[in-house]
Amino acid sequence: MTERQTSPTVLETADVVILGAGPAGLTLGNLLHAAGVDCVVLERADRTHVQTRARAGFLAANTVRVLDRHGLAEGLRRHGRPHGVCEFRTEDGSFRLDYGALGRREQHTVYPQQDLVTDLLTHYLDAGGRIAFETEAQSVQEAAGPRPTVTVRDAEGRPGRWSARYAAGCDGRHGAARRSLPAGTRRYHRDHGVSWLGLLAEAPPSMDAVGYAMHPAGFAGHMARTADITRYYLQYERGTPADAWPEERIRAELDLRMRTAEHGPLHHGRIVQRTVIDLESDVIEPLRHGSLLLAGDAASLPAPAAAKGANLAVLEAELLAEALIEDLAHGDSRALDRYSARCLAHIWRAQDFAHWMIQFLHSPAGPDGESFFHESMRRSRVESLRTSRTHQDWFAENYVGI
Ligand code: RFL
Repeated sequence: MTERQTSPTVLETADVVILGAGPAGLTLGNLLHAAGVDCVVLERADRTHVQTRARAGFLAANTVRVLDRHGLAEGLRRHGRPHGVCEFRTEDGSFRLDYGALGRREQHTVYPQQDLVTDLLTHYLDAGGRIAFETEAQSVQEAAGPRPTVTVRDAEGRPGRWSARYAAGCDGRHGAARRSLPAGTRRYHRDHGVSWLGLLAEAPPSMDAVGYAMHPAGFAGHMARTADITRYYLQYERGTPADAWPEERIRAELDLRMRTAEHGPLHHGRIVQRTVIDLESDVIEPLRHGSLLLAGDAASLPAPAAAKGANLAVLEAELLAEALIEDLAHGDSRALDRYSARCLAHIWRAQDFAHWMIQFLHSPAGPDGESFFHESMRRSRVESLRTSRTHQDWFAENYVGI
């Protein structure tokens, strides 16, 4: 084990200080460290928490290519499973899309995010990378100048400071990097007005497809995670606490909305995680403010309806690593100057598709004319996806693509 303890109580230095040990920060840390760049990762949580936080599971083909390119895909190559089919269940019947054979003919790899994070962390530490757990970044100061300072607090509340050439904000949507952006930074935010109850169940997958069910009672989703774990989603009234529904109610809602009477039973299993997810999107623009650069959820949050967040995080981390290496190793800052625009092109594409998915899967409740309009549009979209090969190719390209 080469994990080093760093004390935040004194001024420490690194060329790149990375805030956050999620997919973005750890991919970036691995790439920079492999290129000989002096970097450190500062992580608020402890190692166990980081390695056990269950979130994403569907990795895009490009994510696998990036991780492969840098020798970081061994675990997902060994344990991840290819996935390429969706099943849609609606009031007008059901249909399946073999999306892996449509569009660019790419598949997802199903591999739990916590396993990916564990692989990235283990690789980084084994290579001698520096990380400080239980070290919360408070702010990034003097980002407009040549050496930003990251102020931190350790688990006992002791303050410290890191001086760097660059600070990489990979600390998510509520992290210190976003809080340190200058006044006037553009933040595009959209609340889609829909919430989900996200569930992890100790149950084998019940279908060989991602299941999307549109029902008058609300949306329900089924996604495989491992041979023994399934993620379910239920559309949920905004503001309802995660523990409001007893397990019997959850089972009944899943059965109703997934139409098990028609399509066969679900494996319910014991529910081991419940999270309320308000479907929101936001984007920071630009992603660079002097020597502070954002990546992953810190840069943009695509609503999880399209499973893009972890995939964007890995893509952006690679682009940022390349740009920082060009600058620090070769004195060429042109890639850093282009970093924000390059990422934003991918981000807005992902945002557009996530927005389309939200409209496709839900329709606003209520008897007014507007909801009739949205509901009719939703049904028309479903019918178009069911019958149009062109629409199916478009869906496949955007669903797996990044
Ligand atoms: P992360 O993973 O949130 O990691 C940020 C890290 O920063 C730490 N941190 C701080 N550290 C130091 N100082 C501070 N002040 C700090 N503040 C925070 C945190 O402890 C954490 O360790 O961000 P990153 O790296 O940008 O990665 C983003 C992804 O985690 C996220 O986009 C995905 O999980 C979204 N997502 C999915 N994405 C996909 O690509 N495919 C999926 O199938 C998928 N499914 C999902 C998802 C997100 C979900 N939730 C819970 C919103 C399913 C769900 C239910």
